[in-house]
Amino acid sequence: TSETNAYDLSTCDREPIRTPGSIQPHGFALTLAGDLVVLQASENLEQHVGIAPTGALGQPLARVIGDAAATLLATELGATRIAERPLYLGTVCIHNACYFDVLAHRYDSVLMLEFESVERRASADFRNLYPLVGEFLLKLNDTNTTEAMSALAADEIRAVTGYGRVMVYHFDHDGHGHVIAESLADGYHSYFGQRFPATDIPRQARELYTLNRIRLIHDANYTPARLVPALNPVTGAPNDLSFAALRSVSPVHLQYMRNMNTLASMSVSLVVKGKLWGLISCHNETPCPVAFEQRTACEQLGQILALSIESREDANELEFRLDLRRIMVSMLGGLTQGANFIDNMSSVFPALLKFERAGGVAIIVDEHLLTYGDTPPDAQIRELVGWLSTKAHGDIFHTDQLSKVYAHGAQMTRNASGILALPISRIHKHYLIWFRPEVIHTIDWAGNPHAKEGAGPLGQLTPRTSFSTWRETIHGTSIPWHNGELELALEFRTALLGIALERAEQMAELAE
Ligand code: BLA
Repeated sequence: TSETNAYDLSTCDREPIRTPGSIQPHGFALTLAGDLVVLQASENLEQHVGIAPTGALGQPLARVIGDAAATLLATELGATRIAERPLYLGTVCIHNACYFDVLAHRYDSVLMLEFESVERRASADFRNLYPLVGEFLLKLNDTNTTEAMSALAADEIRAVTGYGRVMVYHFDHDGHGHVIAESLADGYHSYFGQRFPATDIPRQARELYTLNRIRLIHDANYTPARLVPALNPVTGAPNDLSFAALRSVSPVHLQYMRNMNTLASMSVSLVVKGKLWGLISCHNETPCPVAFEQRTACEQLGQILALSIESREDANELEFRLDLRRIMVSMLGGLTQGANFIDNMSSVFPALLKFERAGGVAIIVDEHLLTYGDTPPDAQIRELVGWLSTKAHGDIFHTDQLSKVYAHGAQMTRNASGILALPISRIHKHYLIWFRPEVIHTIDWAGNPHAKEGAGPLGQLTPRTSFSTWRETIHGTSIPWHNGELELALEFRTALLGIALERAEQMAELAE
């Protein structure tokens, strides 16, 4: 039932993903005080450097990772301003054996050092980043749709990471995701064109991903390594790992990944106008490391893609509104001529339809009702007007699913699934109503989003186990009303009222 659903989803929303208390074990972490004395260590310290975490607490950094590594890091720390985003300090060799990329960030009252185990025995090399980003920019210049730009980014990120599947995933108004571009290695099946329900990525995760633009899950089968002690000694609360690169992720999500047969995943946030527009989501069937330098490249590609999408959307929006304005201006030119308002309006009927991408339009002035194009029968329109005048209180009203809000809507879905009603008098029940026909469409979901597969151990909704295409057919909706269309409709009304006022004054003058 929808009740259990609401309960389940709110438990997803409450997963404390910023304060998991642990990290992913492909590296270790230390928190330090200003004097580089260790405050906390991850419990896997011993596996990585042979010292138990309790043995490290209260010790200077050099005692834990050796003099050479500690000196290098201390020098870098002295020369760099460390803020909440992890910065690369260098690659250190600990106990002449293992190499680690060291990331530093200062957050939640402590300095956190993260040591990511790496294969290479040298420093990270960021030099290839610039040609890569430069080439990407050049190629972007030759594309002109969001989909084409996204496809380029997907290819590029797959080349950088070596992952098997890279998808660009766009959120719609309801938060559902749509795969709009994809790059695949041999043997990986496609999710292109599929929808994923909003609940796959809960609210707090979206919030975090707007702040922290990249995350990596190295191996979905990992055993988390807890921080010791569990509470941040400075704040007395669990550490806020929002910006930590090794942050352990939600166990529910790890199950989701295993169900999807992807053991490694990386996702890069696409933030457009300050909002999470989508993600670049990367999968690999087997565990797969992506070192900091590659992640940085991916983060930059993601930022460039987001900026390009932003400017493309701005340009499209502008063009769309400009077109509407042209139609509106030409209509108003015609409306100022004749004497009778209704006659005047009927002379611009075709333009009115185009103006609001409608199938039909009706004008209601007192007892007069005039329709054009594909509209419901007059009696139904009059009934609708009665309802509107109680419901919309003289404001503009729009819906793309009338049957959902209006009891008699179901009988008029064919030509009036969508309506936009514009009151055109301040005193009387005068309306202009545009009607949009039903557009039956199908959604290919990656797995049935309505399937209940039982509660998990914590009573939460468990991730679905099948991602094979599940087709849903949507009835009773029209294409949605665009903000520009609503705003221009209001402008049109203002102009109409202006014309009416002028007309009334002229009449008064004539009468004198
Ligand atoms: C996180 N869910 C995520 C993330 C993605 C998805 C990309 C971000 C972490 C990452 O980079 O892997 C979902 N992954 C997808 C989708 C695609 C993909 C949609 O590749 C499609 C292409 N998830 C559930 C349910 C719950 C849930 C039912 O399915 C809740 C009970 C939770 N998902 C969940 C949580 C996170 C998450 C809590 C945050 C993980 C974290 O960052 O700690």
